[in-house]
Amino acid sequence: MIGLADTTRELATPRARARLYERSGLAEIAEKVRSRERLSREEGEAIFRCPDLFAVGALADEVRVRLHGDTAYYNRNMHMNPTNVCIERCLFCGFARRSDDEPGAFTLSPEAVFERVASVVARSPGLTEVHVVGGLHPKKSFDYYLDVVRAVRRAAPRAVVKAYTAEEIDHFARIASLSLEAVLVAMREAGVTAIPGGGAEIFDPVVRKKVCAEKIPAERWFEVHAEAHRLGIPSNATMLFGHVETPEHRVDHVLRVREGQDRSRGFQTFIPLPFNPKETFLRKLTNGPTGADVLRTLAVSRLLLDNVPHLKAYWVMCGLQVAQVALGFGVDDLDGTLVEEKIVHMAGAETPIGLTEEQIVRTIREAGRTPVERDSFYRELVREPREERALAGEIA
Ligand code: V47
Repeated sequence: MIGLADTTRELATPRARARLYERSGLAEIAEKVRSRERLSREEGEAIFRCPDLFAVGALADEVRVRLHGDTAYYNRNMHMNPTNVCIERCLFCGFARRSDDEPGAFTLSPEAVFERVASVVARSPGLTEVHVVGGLHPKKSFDYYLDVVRAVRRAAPRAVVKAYTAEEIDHFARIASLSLEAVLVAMREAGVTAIPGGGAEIFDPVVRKKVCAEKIPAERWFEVHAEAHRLGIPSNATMLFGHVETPEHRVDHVLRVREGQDRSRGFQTFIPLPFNPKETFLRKLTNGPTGADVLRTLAVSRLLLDNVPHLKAYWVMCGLQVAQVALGFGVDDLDGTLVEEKIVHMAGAETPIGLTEEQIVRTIREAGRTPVERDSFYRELVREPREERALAGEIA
């Protein structure tokens, strides 16, 4: 079988690559990428305009292979959304409800969170991460959100709790009248050891005002992450694209992440999230990005972000097929098994709500890459055959 990796190797002959980049107007940029020089804003914008998507992908793949070889990471994780009741109204969101009385609203007690996570752990004992994120509930205190984390810890003591976006952390600081440092220390004491990348959306203030006017500005989003990094808590950064923003806004967003990483050095992964408009206020304005646009945006991100080690194609939002092909466009991580996802499924996503490990492994193998199970900090997990069988319930 010829996989993406073979094509990369074939293109590894200097003449074949030189011809490809020359023909597509990428020769100078390719030279800079090869000599590890930082690309400029104008170059990022030029790559967006390049007519040859596959040349862009091949160049991003060079960087990916340099950083990670043929490895493609995945993890065994689940998402836990304690509530979708939220004081904010973001136009791209199909998940939030104004109050607990609205149809589709839910708010779980910490006990219910415990039950739900414990039932997933019973089915998937090898789970290594619980990603917790929800709405800004008008009546719940910071203590409620800490109790949710404690409940997750009790139900899944061996898993990492990756919890709460910068938006939520800023909200906690305001409702509890605490500094960011005090909020983060309390979260860490409750059991949080990593922070997800949500709430970034698009940093440009004009677009931000259009699609999520109530959200914290970019500066505050980075302040929250920098404080977490200072305390030794790593995090991720996302970008929601394919709504009302332009390619220039995307480049600007990625460059802000690059600058943020220069300052605080704690971002592990960048995750461009293709917008799904179906059940949202923006559905009449856009159909969301096409597969080609998703691949190009991932590739440009890999080329511009020279200081963030990992690039994730979150299969739930990209679609598994596009995420698979993205493994040849700069991506080295597909996220995980998930079990149950709500944010994008309530917005109308038609991807499955979870995958088995076999499905992810097969997806990676058929792209010609090498699947590696990772923990939340990108350490490779090697499971002993006996542990595997125990996890599968075959031995005690
Ligand atoms: O911030 C909301 C996005 C994000 C829609 O850190 C939507 O490992 C598409 O941040 N269509 C939350 N996207 C999810 C998130 C995330 C996901 C996976 C892994 C990690 C990580 C973080 O979801 C929100 C927003 O940008 N979102 N609505 C929608 N209709």
